[in-house]
Amino acid sequence: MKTTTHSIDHELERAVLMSLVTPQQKREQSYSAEYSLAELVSLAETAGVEVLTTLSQNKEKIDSKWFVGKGKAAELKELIDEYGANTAIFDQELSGAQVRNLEEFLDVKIIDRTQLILDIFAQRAKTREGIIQVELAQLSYLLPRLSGQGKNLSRLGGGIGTRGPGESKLETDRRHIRDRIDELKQQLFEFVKHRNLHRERRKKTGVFQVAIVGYTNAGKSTLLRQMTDADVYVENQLFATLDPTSRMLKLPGGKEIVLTDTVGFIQNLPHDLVAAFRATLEEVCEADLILHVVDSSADMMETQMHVVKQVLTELNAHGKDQITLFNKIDQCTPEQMQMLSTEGDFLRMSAYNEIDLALVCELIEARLMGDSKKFRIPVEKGDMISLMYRIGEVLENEVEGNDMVFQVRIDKQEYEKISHLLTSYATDQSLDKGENELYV
Ligand SMILES: Nc1nc2c(ncn2[C@@H]2O[C@H](COP(=O)(O)OP(=O)(O)OP(=O)(O)O)[C@@H](O)[C@H]2O)c(=O)[nH]1
Ligand SMILES: [Mg+2]
Repeated sequence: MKTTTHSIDHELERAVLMSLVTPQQKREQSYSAEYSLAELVSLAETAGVEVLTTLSQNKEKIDSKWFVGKGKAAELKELIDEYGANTAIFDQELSGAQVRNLEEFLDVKIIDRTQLILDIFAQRAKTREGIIQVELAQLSYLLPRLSGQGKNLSRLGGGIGTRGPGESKLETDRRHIRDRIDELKQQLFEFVKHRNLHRERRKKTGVFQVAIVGYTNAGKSTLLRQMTDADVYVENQLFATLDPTSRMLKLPGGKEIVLTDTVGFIQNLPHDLVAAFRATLEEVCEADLILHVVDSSADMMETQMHVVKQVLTELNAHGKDQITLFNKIDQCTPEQMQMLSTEGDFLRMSAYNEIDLALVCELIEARLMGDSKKFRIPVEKGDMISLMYRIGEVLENEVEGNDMVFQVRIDKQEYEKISHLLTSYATDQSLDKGENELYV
């Protein structure tokens, strides 16, 4: 059975957008209601909706029946009539009962932020896995709201052959949806198995995995495309990318890595969506290094960075090695440039600047391959000399008297593994020559 939820009719939607601000939200959220509403406008436009006007309300707490206050609902109704709207879109998630009450009172289609995002994802999903993930997220969203769907229930299918004796329509719909969710989860599981196998194989070959993450529209796909000539979709719109794309990239030292572009994040990313996309996002969890691409020219740049950190935490990937790429500096104001953080590894760049792209490669290489260290080895120690070629990348080697001196790029783990071999021959002379120079 194929079940669809409330889908947006892209030709006809003419909407008034509504946001509610409570003191609790102000405390818990790092972004302002204005920003959130402005983003809702972009989301609605991305979904193909014509946005007529917006309305917001400050209220002590959410109204369980109407979501907004009764008076505000009446004001909304006036606006809807005035503009001839056929849809109201709410910036927060609504309960089933609130949808039903608002739908009855306003007599227009009611959509909430989560549904809007799910709808955009549904439009974008191209691969089999993407389509399954979106349907799973939609049904998980719908299931607890079924009782509130009122007249919309008819959209869920059912009919002859679907009803059990004495069973209500609602129960049949619930059962269908649960069955379908199980079926989708099983199908996703097969994809995950396949992906895990693939990843294990890549791990065995010792190829490093680097994941590109960031807020939607930050320039992730542009970066992948510019660095690898990958034919990925780049567009100035929200959620241009849904399915992860991986490409091999050769670093300056010759080492090959796999670079993966992922779905963009957004504030209040629906929980069902994160859950459904967990398998795809595992690429991020399994990566050796994360490149966090930031749109430095975005008004809410810091908020966007914060949201990305939150999602990474939700995915349990926040402790991973990271490089922050402050992208789009070509369109930054001097004030915006000053705002950029200088914490940790970072680069100010433009994905369209060749020199910056080379710097990104160098940064990745330095992070993955570690620092270069100097080793001084007496020429008769042939086994140690051959070890130099196994532990990392030999950048230089020359003979000095009775020693061979190697400059080797080596990562931390490898260095720790061989550290017990290193200091036994160290002399005062080696320490004089700098702390990286060690006798073996
Ligand atoms: N000026 C400027 N524009 C950029 C830069 N990098 C990316 N863009 C533009 O930013 C827009 C979004 O780029 P994408 O690469 O699609 O962004 P994304 O992060 O993959 O976005 P989603 O897939 O939607 O999450 C496009 O119009 C790009 O051309 C940059 O360094 N400078
Ligand atoms: Mg993209």
